[in-house]
Amino acid sequence: MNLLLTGFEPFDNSDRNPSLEIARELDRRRIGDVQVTSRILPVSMQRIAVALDTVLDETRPDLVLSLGLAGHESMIRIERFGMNLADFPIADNDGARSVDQALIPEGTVGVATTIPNRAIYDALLAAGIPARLSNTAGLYLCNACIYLTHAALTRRGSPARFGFLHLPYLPEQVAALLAGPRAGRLPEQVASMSLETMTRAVEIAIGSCAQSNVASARAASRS
Ligand code: PCA
Repeated sequence: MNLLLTGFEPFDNSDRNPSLEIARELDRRRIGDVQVTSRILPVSMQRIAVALDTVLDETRPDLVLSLGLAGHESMIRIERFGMNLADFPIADNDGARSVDQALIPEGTVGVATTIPNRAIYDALLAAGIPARLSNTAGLYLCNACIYLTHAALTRRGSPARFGFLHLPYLPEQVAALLAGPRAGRLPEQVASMSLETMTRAVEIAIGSCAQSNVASARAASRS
């Protein structure tokens, strides 16, 4: 089973993004029956759709798991939906800020992610990693990634399941924020999670995705 794991480049004046670091760490790793291939996506409205098309054509995955940073999040956040809307709270890495813009003008309002979100949630909690199911991925590039991945898979007639995990800041990112010029504008409490714990969470999520893919393949071959 081939799994495409995507992370995002750093954005918003940070020089790190845990999603990029985890994707790189797990690239070419075999996790059970799953062969992981990682790619990094641009934090760019103009470039993300082409980047997704390219990585899907290069890797032809059976499963797609995408990762992104959700600063100020305290847990692993399992995204259930992507909306057909870009309404950016901040500019992207090209300096562009989409406002009330449909990702695909004639597209449906929203799409649901298809990896086993509940099983991932249960597995993370069982491993002692805090997680939550989320009904909105925001309206920035991570949401665009979900919506556009669905569209790109559909265009290819690919049955690959896809999903998205949002990650908290790394502890070092919070320390850098506290040491930086924006410290005074931070909330009193800002959560973070170690790279090690988040990497473990992604490995667990990959294991859950693989299990459910195998189970549905078995069910299909019985019917
Ligand atoms: N997080 C942003 C985009 C890139 C990333 O890692 C988001 O939550 O939309």
